[in-house]
Amino acid sequence: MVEDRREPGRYDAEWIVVLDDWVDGTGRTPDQVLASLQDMGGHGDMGGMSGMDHGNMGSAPMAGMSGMSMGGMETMISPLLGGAGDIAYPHYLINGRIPAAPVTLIGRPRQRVRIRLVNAASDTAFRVALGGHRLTVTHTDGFPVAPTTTDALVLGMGERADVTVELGDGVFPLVAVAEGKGGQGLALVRTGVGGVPNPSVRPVELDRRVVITAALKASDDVALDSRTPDRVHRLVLGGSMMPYRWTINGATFDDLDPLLVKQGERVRLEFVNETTMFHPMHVHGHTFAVVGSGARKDTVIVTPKQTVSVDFDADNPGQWMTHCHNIYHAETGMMINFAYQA
Ligand SMILES: [Cu+2]
Repeated sequence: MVEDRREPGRYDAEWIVVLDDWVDGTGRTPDQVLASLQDMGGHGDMGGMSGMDHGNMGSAPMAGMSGMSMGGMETMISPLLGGAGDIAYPHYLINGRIPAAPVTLIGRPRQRVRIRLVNAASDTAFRVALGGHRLTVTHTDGFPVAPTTTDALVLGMGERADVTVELGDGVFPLVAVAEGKGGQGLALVRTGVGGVPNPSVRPVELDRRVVITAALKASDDVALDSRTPDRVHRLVLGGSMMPYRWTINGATFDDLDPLLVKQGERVRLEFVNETTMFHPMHVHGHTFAVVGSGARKDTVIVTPKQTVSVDFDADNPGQWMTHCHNIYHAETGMMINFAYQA
């Protein structure tokens, strides 16, 4: 384990909790799922719906795939995120296990545990809560924030958060609901005797205070100093389900010129979401500060019809990707290179 020497020992144990949506092993691969999305949009069999914006089309899940539905956006709406994904998965996992056969995390009553949450999913944001407990968020994407106590938090694809929790006595469900989709992942936290919760258990904490990590305040020692941007790049996020195609500034990756920056510049990216679904936007090679909260991150949720601006210092020369962390969106075009000029 790598320990940060500045990190005070405020917890007794650490658990890594990986959230995922899962299709492999159900008779289909992610590539086949993508092909189905593209196929749906390619045949024009929805009569006149081609090119309509995401979320403006019919609500019936299509595709006729066993155990999976796609494109039923109006059945995949989150009050927090808007359009929450393109695919209703057959399984949502915590540490590789389905809710009927969950991982058990063993602790002791009153122990302070750090839980490192990672959303490794392709198309699913998760709302996470631990039944009977409140969580204190201490870091997002590896950077400290002003500690914030909450009942639940939402992580988009690619986002990470560290939370600390003081454990109660018994058996508790750690639940990750697929935001806007209905299914969930489950792990058990056991510190004593108690019955095992039902796989579909819904802790009340899920519907109390819910934090989105972009709103967290950076802790003072990692705050980006205040500076006027030397360069602003505006990235308008667009796309459609039919054809299945996701864009930045109206074009897909192959047709986009790199965004230029110069070493030493303070760069601002403005993510302008013109679609009806959320996009977790990810920047490689740099850690940005979310304008407003100051949270230091590399992946930020941009909800529908919202603009999120992020600032970073161009201090890592090279060629770097910026993309939506919905992997189906990235794969079909919502990705751009940024490049250092000489
Ligand atoms: Cu996206």
